[in-house]
Amino acid sequence: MAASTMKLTLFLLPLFFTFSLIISSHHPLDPLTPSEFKKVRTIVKKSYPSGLKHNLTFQYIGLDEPDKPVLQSWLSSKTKSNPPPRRAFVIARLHKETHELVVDLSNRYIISDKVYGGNDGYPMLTNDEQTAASALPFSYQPFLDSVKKRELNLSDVVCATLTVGWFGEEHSRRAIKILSFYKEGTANVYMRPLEGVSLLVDLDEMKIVEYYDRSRLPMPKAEGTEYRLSKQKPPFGPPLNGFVIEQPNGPGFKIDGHQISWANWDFHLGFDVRAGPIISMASIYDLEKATYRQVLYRAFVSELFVPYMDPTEEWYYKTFFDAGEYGFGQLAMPLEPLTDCPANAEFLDAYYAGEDGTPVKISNAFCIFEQQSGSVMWRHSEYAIHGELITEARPELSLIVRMVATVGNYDYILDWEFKPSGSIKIAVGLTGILEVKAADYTHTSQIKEDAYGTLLADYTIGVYHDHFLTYYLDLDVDGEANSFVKNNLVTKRVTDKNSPRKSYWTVESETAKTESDAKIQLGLKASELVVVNPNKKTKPGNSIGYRLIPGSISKALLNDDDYPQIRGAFTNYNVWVTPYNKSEKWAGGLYADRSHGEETLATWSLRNREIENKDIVLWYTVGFHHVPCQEDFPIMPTLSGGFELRPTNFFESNPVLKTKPPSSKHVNSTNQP
Ligand SMILES: *[C@@H]1O[C@H](CO)[C@@H](O)[C@H](O)[C@H]1NC(C)=O
Ligand SMILES: *[C@@H]1O[C@H](CO)[C@@H](O)[C@H](O)[C@H]1NC(C)=O
Ligand SMILES: *[C@@H]1O[C@H](CO)[C@@H](O)[C@H](O)[C@H]1NC(C)=O
Ligand SMILES: *[C@@H]1O[C@H](CO)[C@@H](O)[C@H](O)[C@H]1NC(C)=O
Ligand SMILES: [Cu+2]
Repeated sequence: MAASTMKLTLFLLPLFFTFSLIISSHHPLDPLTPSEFKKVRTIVKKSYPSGLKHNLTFQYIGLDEPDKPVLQSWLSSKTKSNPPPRRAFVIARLHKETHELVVDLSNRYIISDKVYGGNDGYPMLTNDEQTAASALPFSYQPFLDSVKKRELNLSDVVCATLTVGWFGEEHSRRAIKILSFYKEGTANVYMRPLEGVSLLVDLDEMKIVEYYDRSRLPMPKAEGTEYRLSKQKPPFGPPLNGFVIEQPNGPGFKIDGHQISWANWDFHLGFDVRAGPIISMASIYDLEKATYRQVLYRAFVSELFVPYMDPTEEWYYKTFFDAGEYGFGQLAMPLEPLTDCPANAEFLDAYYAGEDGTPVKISNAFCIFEQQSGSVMWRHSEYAIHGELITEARPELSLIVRMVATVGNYDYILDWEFKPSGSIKIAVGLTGILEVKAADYTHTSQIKEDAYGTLLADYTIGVYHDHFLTYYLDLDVDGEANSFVKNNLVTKRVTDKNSPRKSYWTVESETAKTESDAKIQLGLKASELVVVNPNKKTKPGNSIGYRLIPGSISKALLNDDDYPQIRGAFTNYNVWVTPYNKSEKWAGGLYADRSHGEETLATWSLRNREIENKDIVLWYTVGFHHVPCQEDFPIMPTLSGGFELRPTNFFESNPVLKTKPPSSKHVNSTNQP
């Protein structure tokens, strides 16, 4: 006994040693840590003369991920000795100029520092500068006069910052609009706008440069706008039954740093101040091949375009790029156990750098949980065999990674769901509060002209708008070199006189050669869209692939020559495919704020590069046209959308055929009448 224990110890020691080495070092895709943010700050500040340091603002600090080949070769090397150097990409503002810096954190130096010379737009706004801007009106006399004129209490006025878009004008400064709202009698401030009052703040100077007070529309009432439970009066809604989630064996997933493994899945969960969650290197274990196989190299929300449909003076500019202007990660909210996520969820924190470069923590930014949805993974009842009924069924179980970003009035619930069958379901839930405008109506019969929205309550119009979420999906289906195939379902006429049928459909495959072959407006043709690995085939000879199953179809409805649509031209198609290029990440451009649409997915694709049997990136846009309705008032029940990436001839057969149903106890109801 003693001898064998000793042998074991000897054997385990070196193993343990290497293991702890890997743990203590980063995964090359790990987001920057608080100490790394501090390092970036120190290195960058040191390189500028002391007088200039005060004006330097950090608009973005994120991981500059290693080049794909470098990372791949490090991961496939057995020794794991020299991880690629840790680098940060920094966008800073100094003296009204935008600087792009690459900082080497391992060797503590600035690899490059260049001034962005283009005129496309400006970097993401920081929370800090928006907070500073929204404080300005409170010491600005014309604004105080407007509040007084309306007989409102200044202490009940709140200000919010709104990006201004671009409408063909020459501009040379970063600016933001400020609108104000009234919180008297409600926490739902967005329902009580001081319509007609707006300010423009120069963000580099941090001062008010324009002021308007144009109308005296009635302010919508506070009554009926509250959403806090403590403010509600009976009668209350239908009682909801409580549940106990029991996982007698604990959670079925493992979190090691940012690496998550569950069932047959393994992936890395990163975080970026702009994109929010980043899923990387998702691979799935193939039982038959006894190995993990690559599916998704990197995926995240690249942009979210939200144009409003009111062209009038007070509203026309509302054409937001929520990721590129406001930052999805920066607006990640701490998730509430038991309401935002189920009882069996585990939570992860996230960090980003504030405007001065110091780290800011978001507690519980992510939750991760196993979900038994009550759906059936697969089943069959066989009654054709005389004298017996065979039923085999497996319950569906999945793993969900969730983050919620609250962009001003709206809340976006971002879910990444992994299924043992190989599917990845990407979902977004829209909830929160509508952007409304005050109008002089209490009944639809009074509306004689276009109101650009729905009358929801007295003096309250919910303005029409869209939400387009564009996902970056760098699929590496069983390897890097992939092709994009449209399997078109084509109706054929039966020519064989012996067949009583006159028609049928068949599949005609078309491989996209260049980018223009892969720009797709969904809904026009019946086709299955598949990313395949043309270099690998299944035993029967089919191309190994992953299919995009789109959600409900929506298309951009603005005219192509309208300024917001020039900036948001990446929504002109639902699907695009580009060759992988590390610098092509942000569908609306790196500088989305006041962009001119010069550097977008739509302009990159004009090069019409070859995409066949190459490392390719699939871009998919989930769109919602939102015609507000009364149920969206005063707070909107979640509206969901999304899509699925589903293995298609990736496995030789059903990958969950031999999955055993989980051994869960049946818990008797204690709630019987
Ligand atoms: C920028 O820094 C200079 C020198 O430190 C200072 O005089 C100036 O007021 C600063 N500008 C702003 C906008 O803070
Ligand atoms: C202003 O505040 C006072 C004191 O709290 C309150 O009585 C009054 O109703 C408020 N007026 C408005 C318009 O909110
Ligand atoms: C990568 O993309 C950028 C931006 O579109 C472009 O300037 C650059 O030339 C591309 N690099 C390659 C190797 O194609
Ligand atoms: C559930 O109820 C049945 C019938 O009353 C009983 O036989 C069984 O032991 C109960 N199971 C549990 C887990 O309480
Ligand atoms: Cu909406």
